[in-house]
Amino acid sequence: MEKIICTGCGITIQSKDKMKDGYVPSHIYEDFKSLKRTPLCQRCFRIRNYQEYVSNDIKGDDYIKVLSTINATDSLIVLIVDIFDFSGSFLPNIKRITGQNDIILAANKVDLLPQSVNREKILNWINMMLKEEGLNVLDSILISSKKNIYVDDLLELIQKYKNGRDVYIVGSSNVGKSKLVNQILKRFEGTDREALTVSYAPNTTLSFIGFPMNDGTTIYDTPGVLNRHQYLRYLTKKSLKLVVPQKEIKAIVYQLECDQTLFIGGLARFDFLSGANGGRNNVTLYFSNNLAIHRTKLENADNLYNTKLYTLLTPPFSSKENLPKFAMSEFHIRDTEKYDIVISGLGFITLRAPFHVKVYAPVMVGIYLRKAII
Ligand SMILES: Nc1nc2c(ncn2[C@@H]2O[C@H](COP(=O)(O)OP(=O)(O)OP(=O)(O)O)[C@@H](O)[C@H]2O)c(=O)[nH]1
Ligand SMILES: [Mg+2]
Repeated sequence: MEKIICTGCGITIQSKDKMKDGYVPSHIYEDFKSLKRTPLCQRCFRIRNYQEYVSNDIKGDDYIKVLSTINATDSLIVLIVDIFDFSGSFLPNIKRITGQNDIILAANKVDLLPQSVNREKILNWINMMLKEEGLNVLDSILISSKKNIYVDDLLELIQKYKNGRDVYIVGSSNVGKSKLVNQILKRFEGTDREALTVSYAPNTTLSFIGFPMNDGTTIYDTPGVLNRHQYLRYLTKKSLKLVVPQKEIKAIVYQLECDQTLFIGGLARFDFLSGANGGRNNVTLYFSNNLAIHRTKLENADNLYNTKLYTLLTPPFSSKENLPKFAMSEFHIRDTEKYDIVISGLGFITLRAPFHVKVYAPVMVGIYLRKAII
């Protein structure tokens, strides 16, 4: 019998096992067979109609094998990263997946950054990070799939480089691949239809889903790998809602004395040891505006963390969230430039050198210094 594929997530539709992916009740299955309706599996139906957070077993690592079949194709790869979580969303096995194929890098979710950011500076930072990762790309671009920003420019790049090849949209789970493919399809179809299921739970797309383009080639949405570096892997829905900004971030300025500490929820700690002005120093925080920031004296910081994590310092809300222990990065900068200290997946802190600070974040999280982008 011919396989019926869910048009939301790519899984094969079945009516035998409620607990397994692709399930639909048998009467709906019969309908699908006669193709009276566009097939959607029950999970996609629930996500779309009830905005449910339906997280299935995390199978992130399994997808590397599936995705690696792309390296045997002759295609153009659009690699998506989350600009807010560069290290977390950067696929560590990317070369195994892409092989010798050409790559365009699209850094998504740029709508979350304050509008005053300097795009050139972010792109320079991305290119530096790519060099560090040893990855050559044809071009890189900042986009927002959700807000439809620079999606046309990305399409132009795709047209420029594709040379009659199929296009694969790849990247970690939750970076916005399906949202992007939906935006592209809307342009081709001239409709408002959200073809693919989009959700903030991990592993929404379960298989390759191809759509024919008007030039005889195919564009594929693919399942996302869930990295060990992504908060998504550890935090519950409640915490994620606070950590992941839902809209443009607004800056919050603190005037810090030497030996003061800021806690970003219970997710990161920033020790300000000394700065340019001896006394008060402006430090600007760019984090989800739903996260509570707590200021304390450095000498009280350990005690506060040990006694108030999960109660005052939240998220995380309990040890069940299983977040890895803090690791510390120290920055002692002596020039007079303005810098961002990026805590990947969480946000960044801007301050002018000279300064001496220590930053603590879960060990899997990337902490980077870059020239300020604002
Ligand atoms: N702010 C913002 N959110 C976005 C953007 N693009 C996608 N999202 C959100 O990110 C989440 C994941 O989007 P998806 O398109 O499902 O991500 P995916 O990469 O297909 O995820 P998997 O199928 O799990 O691999 C959803 O909550 C989207 O609404 C964007 O440009 N800006
Ligand atoms: Mg998807």
